[in-house]
Amino acid sequence: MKKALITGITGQDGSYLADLLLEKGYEIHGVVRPASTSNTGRIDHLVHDPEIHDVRLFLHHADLSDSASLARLLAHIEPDEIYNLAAQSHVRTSFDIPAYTADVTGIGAVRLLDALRETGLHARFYQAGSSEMYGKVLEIPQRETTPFYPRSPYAAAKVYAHWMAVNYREAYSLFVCNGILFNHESPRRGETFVTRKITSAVAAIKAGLQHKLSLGNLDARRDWGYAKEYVEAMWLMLRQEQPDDYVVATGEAHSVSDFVIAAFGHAGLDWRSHVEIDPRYYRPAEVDFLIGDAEKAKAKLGWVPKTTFGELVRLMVDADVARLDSRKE
Ligand code: NAP
Ligand code: F7E
Repeated sequence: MKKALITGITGQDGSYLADLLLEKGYEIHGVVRPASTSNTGRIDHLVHDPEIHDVRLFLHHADLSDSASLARLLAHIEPDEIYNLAAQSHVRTSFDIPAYTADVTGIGAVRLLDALRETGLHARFYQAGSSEMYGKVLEIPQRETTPFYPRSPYAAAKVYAHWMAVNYREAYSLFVCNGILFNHESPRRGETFVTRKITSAVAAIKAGLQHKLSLGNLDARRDWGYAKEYVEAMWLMLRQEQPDDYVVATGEAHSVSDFVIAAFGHAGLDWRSHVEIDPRYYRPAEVDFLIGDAEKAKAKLGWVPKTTFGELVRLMVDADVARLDSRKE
């Protein structure tokens, strides 16, 4: 049975990756930050399954800001694959806590890479890179060869982690892959990211629990895909003969206002009666337009996105409406 270590298992992607790897027969070891209250909501379906928890899924306390905890974990588990998904991942928040973001999102990746090097294990390593690294884009669409131009402390930290991952691959011959993933969303997306903020508000407005939704820049355009499909690309990268870097994207861009119109429309609501602009949600430096070219992932990994933008919006609205309905019962 293959063993995988997942940092960030309590996040959106970590939870979908855990589902996928369990389906594929892996033993999973998840890194959970010690916290005063439980933060395992997205993996509770696994934690509460007696055939899975402590049988094929094991949770360990560690933190990307603490090298010793990571080194101990690797030596103890001896994983075959490591997926580094943990990060302070919120772009707007990274402007408020830039040094913390650099420490966790940037240096955190190096701490894990270095723990791998020190233990001498031959584990394959996935580093969660981001389209935010392209920032003020130098080419449209963005591909693996497009130069980076980060526009936030988050993006700068990810660029550092990306190049350190390349460096550890070249300097120490480690099997390290960088995924450069464009925005991917789902009903498990954190509620402070714009898509989920919109769909959870639509559900609350429909239920009469909320009237207004305050947003920032409605003109920003993103290449939005479905998270459940994106974690498959991570796994496929570690199946290749040689380690490499891949863009994962849909190749289609939509504005935040397109998302708003589709989400309110799906619930039979008129968005103009509910959405207001609050400059508090503007960013000191914005990323206006991202669109990816995932041809390499298609050619080498056989990965293609399946869920369309319209389907993604609908499945997220439906999930939030169902969540509120189930609370009423
Ligand atoms: P997410 O939902 O924000 O999850 C982040 C995870 O990192 C959580 O499990 C969080 O734990 C954990 N974490 C934060 N700080 C940590 C620390 N100091 N030590 C250990 N764990 C820590 O993010 P996501 O959307 O799943 O994204 C997964 C990864 O892909 C992230 O690295 C993100 O930056 C990157 N990425 C995301 C996207 C996207 O569109 N979703 C696109 C490109 C790249 P808690 O639960 O305790 O907070
Ligand atoms: O913002 C605009 C905002 O926070 C998208 C992270 O997963 O994807 C994510 O980063 C756009 C921006 O995602 C609000 O200004 C308008 O232009 O949902 P977001 P993000 O910044 O693209 C990348 C790929 C990652 O790697 C990150 O980890 O929406 N926007 N009004 C708003 N954004 C938020 N959050 N809230 C608003 O009210």
